Amino acid sequence: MEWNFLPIEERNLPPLFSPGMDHKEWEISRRDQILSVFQKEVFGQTPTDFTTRFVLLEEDPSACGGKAVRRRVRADIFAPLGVHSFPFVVYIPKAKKPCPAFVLVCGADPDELPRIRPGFFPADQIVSRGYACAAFSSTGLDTDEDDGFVSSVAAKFEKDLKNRDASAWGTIGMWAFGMSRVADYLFAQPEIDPHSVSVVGHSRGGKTALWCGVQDKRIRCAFSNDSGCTGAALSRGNNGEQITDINTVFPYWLCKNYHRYNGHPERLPIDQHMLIALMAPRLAYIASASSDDWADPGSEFLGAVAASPVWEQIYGVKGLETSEHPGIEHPLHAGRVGYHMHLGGHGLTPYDWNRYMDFLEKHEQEKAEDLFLPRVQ
Ligand code: GTR
Repeated sequence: MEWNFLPIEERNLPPLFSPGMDHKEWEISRRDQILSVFQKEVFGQTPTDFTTRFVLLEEDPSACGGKAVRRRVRADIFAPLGVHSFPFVVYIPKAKKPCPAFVLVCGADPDELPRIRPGFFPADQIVSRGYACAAFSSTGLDTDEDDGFVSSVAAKFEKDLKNRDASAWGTIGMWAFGMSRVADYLFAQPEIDPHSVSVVGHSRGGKTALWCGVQDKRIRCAFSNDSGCTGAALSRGNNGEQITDINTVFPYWLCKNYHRYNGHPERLPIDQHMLIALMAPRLAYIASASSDDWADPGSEFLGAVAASPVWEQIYGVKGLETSEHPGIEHPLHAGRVGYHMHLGGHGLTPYDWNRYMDFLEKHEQEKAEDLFLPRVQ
C-alpha cells in the first residue's frame, strides 16, 4: 500500500536519548525530564494530594448471560477543597483465576453506549474472552465544554479557577486521573490480575489513555485508538489536525503553556513519539483507521516507529516489529509496541478490541519484572 507521508528523517524530531545511554540513566534522569516537559508544557500537572474511597452502588451477579458480575461503583475523591465523585461500571468474568482487565474512558454513560455507539464497548465479547472491563464517562471528571472547570474535579483542588497556573492540568489530564482511579479499584479486587490492568481510549480518549499510562507505572499497556494530534501522531510534519487547531477548538483540553506552540511544533522540546516511549519497557499499542485523515494515520504510525528505539536500545527488547507500514488489517504484534490500522473511519470497533486482546495474549508470558511493573501485594 502506498503512503504519502513525510518520512521520519525529514521531521527533525528531538532525540529520545543521547547515544550510549543505559537504562539506569534513562530511568533516573531522561525519562523524568521528558515526563516533566509533558507535564509543564502539554497536559499540565496532575495533583497528588487526595485519597479515594469506592462505594458499591449496584451489583448484578448474572450479567452477560450469567458469564459475569456487573457492578456500578462510585469513586469519591477526597481533595483539599472537598469531595468529587464519579460513577463507573465494571464487568468481571466468573473465572477460576484472576483475570486481566481494561479501563475504558468514554464520552457518555457506558450503559448508553450499546444504543448510541454500538461496538464501542462490547462488554459481552470482552468478558467472553476472559477479560474484565471497567468503563466510565469522561464527563464525570470534567464536562467536555469550555465552562471554566466549575463542575470538574479541578474545582476540588484549585481555589482560583479564574487565574489558573499556565501548567495547571487541562481536561485530558483530569480524564487520565479518573482512569487511574478506576484502575485503583481494579487493583484492589481479588478477581483481577494486578499485573494486567490496561487502559483503552479512542480519539480524545486515546490521548487520555497514553497520558494515563505514562504517568501510572502500574498499567501494563496503553491502547491508544485513533488518537491523532497530541496523542500518538507526531506533531512535526503532521498532515491532519495541528496544535493550533486543537488549542483553538478545545482550548481547555491541554494546559495554557501548550498554546505557546500554536503554529510552532518545532519549538517544543518534545514530540509525541516521546510520549509513547515513556511506556517502555511496558506495552504500548497504537491503532489507526485507514480513512481518518484528521488524526493523520501516517503520523500516528511514525510516532510508534520513532518511539521504538527506547525499547530496543535502552531495554534490549523488540519495540515495533517493523518500520514498514504493514497495510490495512495486518496487525504488528511481535514487539512490545503494537500497531494495526482498521479499514474505515474514525472509531473504536470490535475489530480493534479483538486485536487488543490478541496482543495481550501474545505478550502474556512477559512477567511483571520484565515489564518493570511494581509488585502489588
Ligand atoms: C476532534 C479533535 C480530535 C479528536 C476527536 C475525537 O474533533 O479535533 O483531536 O480528539 O475530536 O475525540 O473524536
